[in-house]
Amino acid sequence: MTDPRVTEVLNSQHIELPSWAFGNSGTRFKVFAQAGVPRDPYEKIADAAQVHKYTGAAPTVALHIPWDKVSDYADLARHAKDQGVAIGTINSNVFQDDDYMLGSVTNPDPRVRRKATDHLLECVDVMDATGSRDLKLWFSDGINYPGQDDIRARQDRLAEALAEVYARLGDHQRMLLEYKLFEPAFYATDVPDWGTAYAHTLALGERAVVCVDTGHHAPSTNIEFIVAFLLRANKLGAFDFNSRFYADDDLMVGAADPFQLFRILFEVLRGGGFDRDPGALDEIAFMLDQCHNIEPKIPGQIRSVMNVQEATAKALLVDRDALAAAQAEGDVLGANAVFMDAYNTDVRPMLAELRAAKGRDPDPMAAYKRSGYAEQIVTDRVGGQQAGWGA
Ligand code: PSV
Ligand code: MN
Ligand code: MN
Repeated sequence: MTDPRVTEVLNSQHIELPSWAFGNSGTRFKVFAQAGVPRDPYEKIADAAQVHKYTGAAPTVALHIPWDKVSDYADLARHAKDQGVAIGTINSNVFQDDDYMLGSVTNPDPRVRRKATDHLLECVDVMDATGSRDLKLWFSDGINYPGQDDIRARQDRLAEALAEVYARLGDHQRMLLEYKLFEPAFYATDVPDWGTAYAHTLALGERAVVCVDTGHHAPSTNIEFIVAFLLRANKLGAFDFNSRFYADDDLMVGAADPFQLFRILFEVLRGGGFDRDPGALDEIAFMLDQCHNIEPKIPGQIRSVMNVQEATAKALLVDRDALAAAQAEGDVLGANAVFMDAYNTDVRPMLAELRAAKGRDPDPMAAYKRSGYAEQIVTDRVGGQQAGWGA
């Protein structure tokens, strides 16, 4: 008999989908176009709604501005509602204009900094129209060569821009500051790690929090330690889930190292991260930040949601009393065994049962495949420009 607390957390877990997962994507070498991909933000939301339909766990979709630019965001929000989902986080884009070659908010040229900050402010306008709580900031800013620019001055410029945007947020809105070790800057990135993001968000105020993108760390980094630290400091706001084998590749979460995902989610549990109210300012947003370059996109998202659910279920199965007792006794192997017992449990039957209890198909991948939606969009979506990464 499953512990009711396990059921409750799994039934209420929300995983946000990125609109850009549904468009064509690729590497700098080649974007492989797939038939039937969305031609506009409305169709991306329709595809995201399919993921929610079969998993019941993905009720929001993150937008990326201007990739998802529309003339009427309130209308887009209504469309999402009609499809059974809602618009979530607004992601800014200050990395795709020629102006940003030497940086956006840290650029030495005040004109470019102004342009970048204005874009971030415009993203808050979009949030007002869509009712979004979170603004996610990722900066590609950095330098490629020693001496190229003043590392410290760039921190000053960053702090100035962040403060201006933070001041523009409503009381119910948050800023998520994401860090990334490297790429596209190859010598020094302006927000390279959690410590930098933490320090900036601390200076800004309590509605500025850190977004941990699981793909943005050096190999062997202990991400669960970062999660534990940030949660303890009330500064963990969100995850961008994905997998990487080498550098950041936005592969499906849980694909490279499901054990790491389990360890991360155990720290979320340990830190009370599953106890927050949906929509509250202290909620941890579980988002996917992925691109499906060679696999079909909707099934790729369904699989990813299921991977997060499976890792969460395993984290919830850790016998915390037994773990605490073993830890208190200094029983190293006993404590580790409690952990591994949970990780080694096959939780798939339990999750299938929970889906069935909610009237859903126990096998979301098979149910989507049977639905014929994939064939339908190939037939329907002809002509028109495909939207998304590399479009
Ligand atoms: C670039 O690395 C990136 O993948 C960041 O993780 C952002 O969250 C995402 O793009 C969308 O801007
Ligand atoms: Mn990310
Ligand atoms: Mn990334």
